[in-house]
Amino acid sequence: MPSTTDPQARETVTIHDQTLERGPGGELHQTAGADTPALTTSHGMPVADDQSSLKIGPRGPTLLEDVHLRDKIFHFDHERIPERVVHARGMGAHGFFEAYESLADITMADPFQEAGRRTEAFVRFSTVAGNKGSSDLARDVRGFAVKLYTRAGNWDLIGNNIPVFFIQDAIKFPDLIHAAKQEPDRGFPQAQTAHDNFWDFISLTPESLHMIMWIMSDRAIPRSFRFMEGFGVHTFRLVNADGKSTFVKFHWKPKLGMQSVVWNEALKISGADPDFHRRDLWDAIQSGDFPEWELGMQLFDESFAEAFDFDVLDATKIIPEEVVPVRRVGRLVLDRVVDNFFAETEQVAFCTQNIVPGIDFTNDPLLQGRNFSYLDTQLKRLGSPNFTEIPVNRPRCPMHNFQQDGHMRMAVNKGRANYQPNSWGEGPRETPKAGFSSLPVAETEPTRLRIRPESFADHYSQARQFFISQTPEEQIHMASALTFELSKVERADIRVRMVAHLLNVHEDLAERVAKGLGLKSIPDPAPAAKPTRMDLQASPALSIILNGPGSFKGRKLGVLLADGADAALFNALTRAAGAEGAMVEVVAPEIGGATLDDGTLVPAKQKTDGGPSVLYDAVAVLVGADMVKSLARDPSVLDFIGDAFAHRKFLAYAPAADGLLAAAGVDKAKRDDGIVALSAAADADDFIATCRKLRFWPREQSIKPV
Ligand code: HDD
Repeated sequence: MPSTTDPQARETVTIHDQTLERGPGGELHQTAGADTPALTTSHGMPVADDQSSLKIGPRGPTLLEDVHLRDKIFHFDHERIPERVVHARGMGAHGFFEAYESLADITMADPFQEAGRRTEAFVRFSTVAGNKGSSDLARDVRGFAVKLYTRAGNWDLIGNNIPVFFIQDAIKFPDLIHAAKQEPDRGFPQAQTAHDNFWDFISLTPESLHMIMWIMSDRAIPRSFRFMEGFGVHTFRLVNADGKSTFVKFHWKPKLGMQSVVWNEALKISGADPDFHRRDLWDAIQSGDFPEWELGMQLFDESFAEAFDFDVLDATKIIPEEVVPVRRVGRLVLDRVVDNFFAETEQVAFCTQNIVPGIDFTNDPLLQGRNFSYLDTQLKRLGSPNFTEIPVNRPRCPMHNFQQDGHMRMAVNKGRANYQPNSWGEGPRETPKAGFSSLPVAETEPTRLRIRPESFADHYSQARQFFISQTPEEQIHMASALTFELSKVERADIRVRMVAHLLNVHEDLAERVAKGLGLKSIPDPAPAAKPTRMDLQASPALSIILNGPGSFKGRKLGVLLADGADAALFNALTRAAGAEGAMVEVVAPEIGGATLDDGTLVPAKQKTDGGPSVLYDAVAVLVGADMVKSLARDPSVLDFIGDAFAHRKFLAYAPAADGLLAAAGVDKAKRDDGIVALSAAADADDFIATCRKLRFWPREQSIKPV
């Protein structure tokens, strides 16, 4: 051992492939070399030793004089910033938007001026209620916030994966979020709405009933961000160079189609991989399988707005796609992960008020309130009005104004004039023609009032329309979701109040939930603000199952592999999945892998107790006959198979695994058409083709909803 009083005394040690230096206390040092830069303090001073603090003697007190220690701990102490008050948990990525056609006749907005024009983009997906460290698979709305760095400034389209909202007026937002988040006295439950406060508020806020249908549907448990739609929610305006305005509702349509998980799966994914959605987006982009969405627009004019059954300023209503078709005008591609999560995903600041010439707001009272909230919240979160200078927020087009100073100012303004008009011939000037000017809109009712319009009063017609637009399986999921959530509500009167509202939506749904809750009698329907509910036609566009992928592309096959597995079957499966554009992940009893019957060692991505079948869209079980007995004693293997069956997944198995399936409860009598025996390598293609359907839904009828 080197001397204990000479800090420079070190000996060289090699640990496998790493050569380091060991100091007197056994601590390991890495010294800068030709390829690695010198470690410095934040002020740039090179650091000689980053392993020990400055002391009086080897065992003496630490000195305040240690500037490196103080610099390091000072910075660490201030690493956290306030998390977003909502949408705290999220995942961002870079990409671009590309226009399919010129929309210059409809809007001056820069991204739409010519076919093929590309605009740089940053997107952040999120959950709403949970804190930053909560699970991705919470039953919740997903945020879908898009920043387009246009040549005329940043345009932020901050939407959700659901086209309506809980409330009609921004003044109710703090109440909604207080009620949804953890209860204030106890600090739980986290990232879920299954508690008294949320349902108390909802049962006293009938305008939320349409949104409730959406969040109690499979939309609230998406398979991944890549498989969900996005919506701008509000009615916006597009304005062309002649000042003509057209109303628009924005949609994002996933190229891969829509897909969700089932609730029991969501619960288990939350335990197995709370970062499931983050990881999915990261892995897809890193592997070159870039997620894509098409931007859709529903365009309509004043006369349509006048004639439509609902108020287009009411964010609790949709315009069905069957009524105003969605015109697909371009595509959004995410092709680059962030370099640094904090610098980009955490510091990105979306603001609804960031629009560009060619786009304008409407009087939607929810949107008007948002236009204050987003700017205000960024100041709190990022600490300075100069948050616009953070690289992820900085416009890519030239930016000049006379704003100055403030915390963390980065720009070094030059010149004497910091105001205008000025006589110095310095600084930026107005651009009356190309610049943004609000559309002159004549207000029809100039009386100042604090009031909710009567045209917002129908709370149930579209809620019913959503319910009847779902397939029977999806309707079962909705009834189960409502039953689950309300079963967590302690106060019986809140449960009854909710059933009273559901009666106004759809009797069948209300009865299923009442039965699920064990209600002894059906209550009277809640008194409706607008007593006559319209029996609107079903809108097939609202169902996920009816708009599924039609391909196994972008999805994942989990192969449970053990020693002695049939190499020909394994190779055929991986080839067929690859040809379809799907991923294959091997799960084996040991992470080192499994040896096939031809002697090939296949490394595993997951060990069986770390890779449950909930992480996969479909599964295959390929094991050698000799392994069946020991695997049948492993609960994680039995769960892998049993859960795949319960979650209505397609499951393929090699004949040798027959007994293992039976041990997991999937005996011969239960093997429906979704359970495929791979008797020859040629069956692999058929199996992958079968997986194009989302799940084997007929199983829904034979086993209890999950
Ligand atoms: Fe909001 C964040 C979406 C209503 C106030 N909102 C936020 C994010 C999304 C949405 C996706 C996360 C942005 C990001 O990734 O950084 N919000 C919506 C949608 C709404 C909506 C689609 C209704 C149509 N929001 C809404 C209202 C208010 C807010 C009515 C306030 C009156 N929202 C905020 C906020 C947040 C936010 C407090 C928190 C963090 C942030 O803004 O940047 O300002």
